[in-house]
Amino acid sequence: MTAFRALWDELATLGRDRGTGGYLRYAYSPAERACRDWFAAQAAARDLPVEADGNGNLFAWWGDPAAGDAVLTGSHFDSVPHGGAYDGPLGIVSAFLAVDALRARGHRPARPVAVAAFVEEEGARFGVPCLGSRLLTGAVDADAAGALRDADGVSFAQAHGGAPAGARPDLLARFGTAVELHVEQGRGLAEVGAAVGVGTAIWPHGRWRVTLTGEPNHAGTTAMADRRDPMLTAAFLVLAANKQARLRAARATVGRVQVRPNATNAIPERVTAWLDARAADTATLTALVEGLTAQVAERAVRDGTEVGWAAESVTAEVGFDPALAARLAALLDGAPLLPTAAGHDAGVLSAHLPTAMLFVRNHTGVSHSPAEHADDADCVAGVDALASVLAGLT
Ligand code: HGY
Ligand code: MN
Ligand code: MN
Ligand code: MN
Repeated sequence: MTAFRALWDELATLGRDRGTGGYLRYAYSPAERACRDWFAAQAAARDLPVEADGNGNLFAWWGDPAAGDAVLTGSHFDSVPHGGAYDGPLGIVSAFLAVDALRARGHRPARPVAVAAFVEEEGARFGVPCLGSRLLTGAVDADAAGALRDADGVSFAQAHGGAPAGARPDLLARFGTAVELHVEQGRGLAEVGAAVGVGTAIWPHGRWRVTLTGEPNHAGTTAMADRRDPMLTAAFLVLAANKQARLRAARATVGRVQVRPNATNAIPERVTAWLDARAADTATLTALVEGLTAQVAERAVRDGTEVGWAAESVTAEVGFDPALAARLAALLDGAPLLPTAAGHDAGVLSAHLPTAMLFVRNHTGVSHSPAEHADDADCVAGVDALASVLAGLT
């Protein structure tokens, strides 16, 4: 059994639904806390002191945490509901194994390395993606995080067991470079036949909360012409978003739909839905959302409903440090360069320090699903690549 498979099998059972194989690791849920305990045990087994930043992020230090110019490498444990095994955890397992490999070679890093686990990267519990790294960098402040509630009304502070600490410039200042290894969420590497690739950019993307309000009424006694049904406008939103995205070679998804009251025989009063929209460039993304907003407003007039839009966590295009990406590609004997349409903590960090991503081949490209998979051989190639990169950077 490879060192990868042994470590992977330990972590992969945490938060997995035995029936479906899907993962449910909401930030601070028992399953994600079990992953944190696993992280602490792995760090302790390697004599790596663990630092918590007061926002839920963890850092296991190889070297002097106070030395500065450290290399941060890691990812996240949390998942979307019914998510896959690799999205997030692969970056953390690979980071521990890359440190093991460098130690086994007798590598003595000239600067510290920190294995990181960021909290609430998916935003699946509190709605804001990369919440942990956004808090660390100050992109989201403590008050905003403190106001967040999950679907059951539980606050971030209640879940975390303490109010968010807000930005930590003192901690961020101790890092000089960041490298996040992540399973590829797409088939780019499968198409070029490479096990590992280097990230060039993250597509601009964002989430918009759409609130549709109508008139609650009886499903049987209300004539069709007399209805003001927000579900009708919501159905239009779904179809129009799909059409706009196809027309623009972009991506649009309507999810997390909340209907109130959610009854069979009652026309709802309100439908709240989230639009996840992404495009290869900011102009296309803006045009998509503006076009859709106008179309839904027009439809709402016909349906007699009101529409509210609120932009949440819009992320501008991230272009990773080209010199660093080229350096990594060279360290990896010309590994292919590729963009991603998925958001990552690395995208948040890249606004503050030279940041790179490594991607590991996923033959189906499927992600945010139990079908997400990377072959062991490719995961081992990813660990080797991360070790080579860390050796080159330290
Ligand atoms: O949603 C995303 O883009 C990422 O997987 N968090
Ligand atoms: Mn991820
Ligand atoms: Mn994800
Ligand atoms: Mn990520």
